[in-house]
Amino acid sequence: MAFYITTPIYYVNAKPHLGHAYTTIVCDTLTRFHRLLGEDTYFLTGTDEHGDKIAEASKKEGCPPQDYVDYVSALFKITWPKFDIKFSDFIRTTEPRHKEVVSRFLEKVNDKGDIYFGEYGGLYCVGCERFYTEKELVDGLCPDHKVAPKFIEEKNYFFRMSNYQDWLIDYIKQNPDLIRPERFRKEVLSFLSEPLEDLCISRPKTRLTWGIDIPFDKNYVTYVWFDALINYITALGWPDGEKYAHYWPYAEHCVAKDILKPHAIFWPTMLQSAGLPIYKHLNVHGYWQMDKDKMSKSVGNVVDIFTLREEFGVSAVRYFLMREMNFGLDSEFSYKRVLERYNSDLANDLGNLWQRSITMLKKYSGGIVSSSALSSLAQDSDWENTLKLLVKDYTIHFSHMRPSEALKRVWEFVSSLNKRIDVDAPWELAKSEDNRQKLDLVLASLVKGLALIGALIWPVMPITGEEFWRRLGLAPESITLDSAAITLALGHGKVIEPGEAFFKRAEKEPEPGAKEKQVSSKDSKEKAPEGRPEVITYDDFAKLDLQTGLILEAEAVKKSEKLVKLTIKLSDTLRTIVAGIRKSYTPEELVGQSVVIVANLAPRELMGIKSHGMLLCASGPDTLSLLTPSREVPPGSQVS
Ligand code: ME8
Repeated sequence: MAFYITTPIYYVNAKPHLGHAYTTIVCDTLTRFHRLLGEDTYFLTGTDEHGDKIAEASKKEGCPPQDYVDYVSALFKITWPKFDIKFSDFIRTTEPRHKEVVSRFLEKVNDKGDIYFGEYGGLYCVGCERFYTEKELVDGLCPDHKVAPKFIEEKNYFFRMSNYQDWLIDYIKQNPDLIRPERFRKEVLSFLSEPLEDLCISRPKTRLTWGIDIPFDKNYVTYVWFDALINYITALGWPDGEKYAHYWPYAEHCVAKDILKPHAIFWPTMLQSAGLPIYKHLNVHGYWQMDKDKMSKSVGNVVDIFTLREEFGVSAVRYFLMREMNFGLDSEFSYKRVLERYNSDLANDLGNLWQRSITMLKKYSGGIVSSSALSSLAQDSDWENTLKLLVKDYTIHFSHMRPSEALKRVWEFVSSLNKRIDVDAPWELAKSEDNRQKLDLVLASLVKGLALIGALIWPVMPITGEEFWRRLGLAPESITLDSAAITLALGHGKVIEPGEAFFKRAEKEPEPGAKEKQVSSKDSKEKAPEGRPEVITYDDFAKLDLQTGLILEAEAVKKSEKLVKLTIKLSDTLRTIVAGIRKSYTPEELVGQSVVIVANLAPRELMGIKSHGMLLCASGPDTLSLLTPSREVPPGSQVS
C-alpha cells in the first residue's frame, strides 16, 4: 500500500502561523502513522505564489514579486523542520516544472472543449481571489475578509464547470467518504443543489501579469486557483512520472474549511475534464480561533508558533494541536489551555508513568527487565488482547482522520498503567522474595507498555517517542506497533535508566526555552577551548567553512538582553543564527548587513532556538563590530 498526503500550498503573503502549522503537523503525523503501518508514504507541502494577493503584497514590501516570493517561501520551507515535520517534497508554483504542467493541463481541458471565451461581471474579493454571489456575502461583505468585494467586469476564459455538476453529485454520493468529516460532505452536496456556474480561469494581463500564461492566449494569465490546485499532480511528475502512477491513486488532501469549495468542486471537475482519477479523500478541518474569531493574518490575531515552541517544546506543541482540536470542528486557542494539557496529560500522566515505572525497575530489578517475565507476559492472552485492542482502536481512529480520538485512546492506556501501579503496589511486592515472580511480571508489563506507548505517540511526538525507545535500549529506527517484535527487542538484558524527566510540571507559564532543553542535544554542553595554540596548520584553518551572508531578518530574543535571532541568506539557503550582539546593534540596524559567518559550526541551542553557525565580529573596548566584506559579493561567497 502507498499513502500520499498534501497540505494546501500556502500563500506567501503571510509568515507561517499556528493555522498553517496545524494542517502541516496533521499531515506529518498521518504520514508517520502510515509509515508505522509499513506503507510507502509521500508527503507534499509548498507555497502558492501567483495572483493578485501576492502581487499586492510584494508591491507593499517594495520589492519585485520574484524576490518577495523567494524570501517568504524559504521561510515556510525552513520553518517546518523546526517542528519535526519531514516532507518528501516542497513545491513552489513559480517553479518551471509547475508552469509546464499547468500549461499541459490547460491544453488538455481546452482540447476537450471545456474552455470558452466570454464576458463576466461580478463581485470579486481580492483576499479570496474569487468572485462571490450576493447570497454568499454576509451583510454585503466577504465572510472571511469582512471587506466589500469590488465589482469587476471583463472578458475572460471560462471552464465549463457546470457541465460536471450532475457527475460530481453522483460521484460524491457513490463515494461516501470522499469528503470527510460528514458535515462538509453535506455542505458540498447542499451547495451543489443550486445550479453551478462556470469557473472564470483567466485574468487579463492588463490587470495582472503575475501568473502563468494561458498557453493559447498570451494576453492572459491563469487564475490562481486553477494554477494552484494542479500542484498536487505536478509534484508527482504528471503525466508520465513514476511517482504519479504510484502515489496518485492514494491521494489524500488535507485543508481547512476556508478552501472547501475549490477542493471539493473546482478540483474534481478539473480532474474529470482532463481525464484523471479523483483523489481518494478530502479531509477538512475547522479553524483555530482566538476569541471566537478565525486566527488569520488579516484579522491580526495569529499565534507566534516560535514563541509557543520556545515555551513548551516541539513535542508538547504538536501534542496539544493534535489532541485539542476535534478534526472537523473549530477550536479556541489559549495559552492557559496549552498549559493545562501540558501539565495534566504530559507531565502528570505520561511523564509520571515513565518516571515511576523505570525508577521502580531500577530499584527492584537493577534496571533489567526479566526475560522470563517478558515471555510469560507474551503468553498472557488478557494482556496481549488489551494491547491488540488498543492498537486496533488507535489505527481505526487515525485511518478515519480522528487524531484527537487516537491520542485519547492512548491516554486511556497510560491511565490504566498508572492505576495498575497503584493497585499492584510493587513496593509492597518487593518486601518479600515470595512475590518476585509477580513483581517481575508487573515491571515487565510496565516496560512493555512504555515501549508500545513510545511507538503510539511517535507519529505525534517523534522526539519523545524515539527517546522512549532509546532509553529502553531499543533502536528508534525499528520503532513498531508489533507486540511480538517489541517483546523480542526488549530481551536485550541491558540496564534501563529513568533519565531526566520528560515533561517537568510547569507551575506558571514556563520560561522561554525551558521545556525545549529537556530533549536538547548535547551540543550545549560543549566547552570552548581554554587556550589557543600559537601556531595552527593550514589544514586546521581549512576546516573552517567561512562564508558571506546577507541578514534578511533580525529579531530580539525574548527575555534575553544580549541575543538576536537572525535569518541569514547564504547562496541558496537560509540560516538561523543566534548572536549575542544586541548591546552593540539594534535588530533594525542588522537587517540588510553583509556579514561573515562560520557555516560549519555544530548547531547550539540558545534560549530554545537552534543556532546554525556564528557571526564574525571584532571586539572593541566597549562594543562589537561586525566583519563585513569591503566590496559587494553575492551571499554564500567563500571567505579564505
Ligand atoms: O488558501 N485554523 O492558502 P492560505 C486552521 N493558497 N487552519 C488554518 C487557519 C486557522 N485559523 N489559518 C490558516 C490558501 N489555516 C491557498 C491554498 S491549495 C491548492 C491553495 C491553514 O495561506 C488551513 O490549512 O490562505 C487553510 O486551509 C490554509 O492554512 C489556508 O492557507
